[in-house]
Order: sequence, then C-alpha cells, then structure tokens
Amino acid sequence: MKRNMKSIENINVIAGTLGILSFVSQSCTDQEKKVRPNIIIIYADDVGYGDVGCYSSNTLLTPNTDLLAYRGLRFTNAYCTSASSTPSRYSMLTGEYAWRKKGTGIARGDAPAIITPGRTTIATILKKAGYSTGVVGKWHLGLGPSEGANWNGEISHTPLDIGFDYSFLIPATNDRVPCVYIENRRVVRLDPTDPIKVSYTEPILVEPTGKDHPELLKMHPSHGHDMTIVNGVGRIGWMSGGKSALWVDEDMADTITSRAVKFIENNRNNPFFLYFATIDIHAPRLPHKRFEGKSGMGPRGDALVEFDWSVGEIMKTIDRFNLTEKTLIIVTSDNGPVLDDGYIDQAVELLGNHKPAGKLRGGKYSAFEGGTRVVFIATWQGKITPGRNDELFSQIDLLASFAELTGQSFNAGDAPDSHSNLTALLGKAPSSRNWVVEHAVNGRLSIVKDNWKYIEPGPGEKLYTNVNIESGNDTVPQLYDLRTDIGEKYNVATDNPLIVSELTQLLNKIKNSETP
Ligand code: NG6
Ligand code: CA
Repeated sequence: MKRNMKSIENINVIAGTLGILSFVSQSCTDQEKKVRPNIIIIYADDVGYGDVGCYSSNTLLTPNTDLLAYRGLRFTNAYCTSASSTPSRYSMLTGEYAWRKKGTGIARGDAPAIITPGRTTIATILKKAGYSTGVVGKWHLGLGPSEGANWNGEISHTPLDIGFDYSFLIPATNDRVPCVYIENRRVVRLDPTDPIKVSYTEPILVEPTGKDHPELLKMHPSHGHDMTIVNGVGRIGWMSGGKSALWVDEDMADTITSRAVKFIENNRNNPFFLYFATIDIHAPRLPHKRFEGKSGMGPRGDALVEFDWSVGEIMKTIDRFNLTEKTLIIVTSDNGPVLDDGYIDQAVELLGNHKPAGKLRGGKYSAFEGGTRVVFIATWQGKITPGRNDELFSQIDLLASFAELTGQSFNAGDAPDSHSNLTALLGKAPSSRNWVVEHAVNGRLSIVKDNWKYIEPGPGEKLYTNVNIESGNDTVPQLYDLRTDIGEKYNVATDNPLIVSELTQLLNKIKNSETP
C-alpha cells in the first residue's frame, strides 16, 4: 500500500485519452479577458456527485444538465469547501475559508448577516468590472444587523450591501422559518396589518406546530422539523403572521426560476453575474405536481428532475438571446448528498440502484469525499473546449478566477484563500492548485494532495445515525490513496508515516494562514 509521493507529482498532467483534456500550454488571451462574459453560477443544494446523469448515473435522467456538460467541461476533481451550506456559500462568495471565521456554521433563519456590508465578494468584484449583479434563491448567510432583520420593514445588511444589485431570496433554507420571499429589502406580498414574528428560542404558539398537531401535516418529520407548520410542513423555528407572504413549496422552483430568467432578460444587453441558488434538492422535497412520479424515486428523485428543469430554463433563456458565446455557466453544489434529512419522504426506500454520491464514501456533513467533492460543470461556447477535466479545482478560487477574467484586482487579505485558477476553469492548463482543504460539519479538516487524502484525527461518532451518513471521524489519522481507493476504504496511514507527516504539516501551515 506504499506509494511514493514524488513519483506521482506529475500525474496531474492529464493523459490525452479520448474525452479527457490534453493541454497545449495556453493562457487566457487579453482578447478573452476583454470579452467580459456573463457569468452564471447555478448552485444546487445537496446534489451529490452521483446525482446527475453525466456523472455516470444511469439511474436518473437529467438531460439539461447533461447537455450543458456535453457542451462544456465536466470536472471530476472539483470541491466545495464544506460539507454543509452556510460555510460553503460563505467561502465561495468571500474567498475566505469559513473555518477561519466564527459564526459561519449552518445558520438559523433569524441569523444576522454573516458577511459584513462592504466586504469584498464575487459580486463586489464583478460590479467593479461593470457587471449587473443578481442573486436569486437560497441565501442562508444571514440578514440584518446583529439585533436581527426587520422582517416588517426595510431590511438592512442584505446582498445589496455586499455587491449585488438585485436579490430575490429565501432567507435561509426551505426547512427554516421565516417561510417568505425577500425581494431586495422587503418581504414580498407582506400585509402590514399581519406582521411577521420569528423565534428560534421561545416557542411562538399562535400557529400550530408539527409536534402538537401531526394530523395537520402533509409531510411528516423523521427527526426535528416539528415546530411551526407552514403549508402543511413542520419547520425548524417558530413564526407567526405574514400569512399573505408565506411561500408554497410546490411553487418555489417556478417562482425562483422565473425571477432568475427575468434577471437575465433585464440585463441581457450588459454583462451580468447571476448567482442562482436553487432550493432543490434540499428537504422538505416538495417539487411541483408536474414532476411528481417522474423519477420513480419519490420526492428526492423528482426534486432532481425539477432541478434539471431549472437548469434547462436558464439554458433556454441564454440560447433565446443568443448569449451562449457570451456566457460562462457553472453548475455545482453546496455539499454532498443526504437521503433522510429530517422528513419522511421515502428517499431511502425508493432509491433502487441509484448512488447519490457515486463511488464516493460519505455524504453531506461528512469528512469523506462524498461530503465535498461535487458535480462541477463549466460551459462557455467557443471558449471552453468540451470534455472531461480531472484537474483539482475548488470553489474557493472562483472569486480570484473571475477577478482575473474581468481584469480586476483586490487586496490579497480581502479574499485570503482565493487564488486564480482561471486557466484550469477554462480547461486551458493544468490546475495551479495542488491541494484542497475539505471541512466537515463538525469542524474536522482534511486535505487532498497528489491524490492522497488525509483526514485529521479527533473525537466524534463514526455514524451520524439520524441521517445514516458516515462522518469520517476517527481518533487516529486517516490516509487514503484516492488513485486506487476513491471509496476511502483502506486507511494506509500507518504504512505511510512520511506522507501523513507531510500532509499534517501542510494542513497546519494552511490553518495558520501561511501561504504554503
Ligand atoms: C440540519 C437540519 C437539516 C438541514 C441542515 C442544513 C435538523 C435535525 N437537521 O441541522 O434538516 O436543514 O441543518 O442543511 O434540523 S444545509 O444544506 O442547508 O446545510
Ligand atoms: Ca446544502
């Protein structure tokens, strides 16, 4: 089980096998940089590495996502930074690892803004470059000042304060109150005579809860999710009021996709950046009736079909305005897959042969690869040569890569962990990154370098029993040879003490912010 690290250092250079990129050393031309393409990030929620057709799942049809991959680059070695939503989103937008900053764990629905107004983000960079910037969908990065958002008036500390010109949000997750949309600084369709109250500490018992009134539920919890009932679903947190503003889960994909399409329509004549964060496929999975039964896998599979429909609507809009050669579209996910995430929706029972994490071990929350190695597709017709890209890529580098693409600079300290990897993103050169750090929900860090994966030791249960996901926790150091053991089955740490020591030191350096 020994493998010499030095001997594999060059393995990153991809063989010219059919469908895999081979590089004729190219950098991005000035011409390319001047193009200022529109940039769209379609950010899925909880979509796993094996959850779309083009990542080898023949068990589920995702024709639009597959077509996008066919027209562009399908990355096999791309990572979000964390195995849950808030930290992944924080890191991607700011270019700073969430684990460096307190208060970036899974946010409550009443959390204050986690990214301080004025902070450098992907949106501020692109706005400086002359882009119109918009965010539509799941936010989950807090809103309002430290005392909390004013749900009944003007909301401060929103995406509009960190570089976005337009925002249409669900504040946190679809299983957390408040269950309302927020457009720019206001709750949509709020009746001022029926003000919203939100609490995560003291029960507000004006409306029935899932705990006391299970007979009112159309979707039952398997764990948690038994507080205020909205649209027949028990949520995390309590709320009252805002009746006219409450969302209907089954219409959510339609609602946000139409806002995303409108944003593109309105900005089609100038460069735009759209961060479209879908609600699919996070629980509660309540896709629109027209997707019901389409996957044969119950609500989780149907939500994936709905997700793919949203991807298709964005693609159609870009095609309709002849923008395919002017638009870089990225599809990726905030963390790995989970089946039962708190609602009884037969995700486990109806799974069949489908493998949400593909060949990877673990899933959402986990330190194993299933937690953070994600679907990542990049298309830009005429600029990105279609194929498969096995280069190491991390969402943390999108900020600096977009800055390079649009000729913008920023102070290194403002986005300390983001380094441009533009040529790898566009498939023109090997990755400029030779390691990535992964962050599990319990805070545990792992590092991948030269196809070795090291997980730091520490306490914690091995199985998150509620969700039935292996955590990746162990009290001893873990080392996996991903080249031969992508499923992280064989811990070879004791056979390779030098590699363990090298990776431990590298991880410590990164933790201490020294640029290695
Ligand atoms: C967990 C929730 C889970 C989900 C997750 C956040 C319980 C028992 N579990 O705490 O259902 O909401 O937080 O998911 O409440 S994420 O994709 O937004 O990170
Ligand atoms: Ca998620």
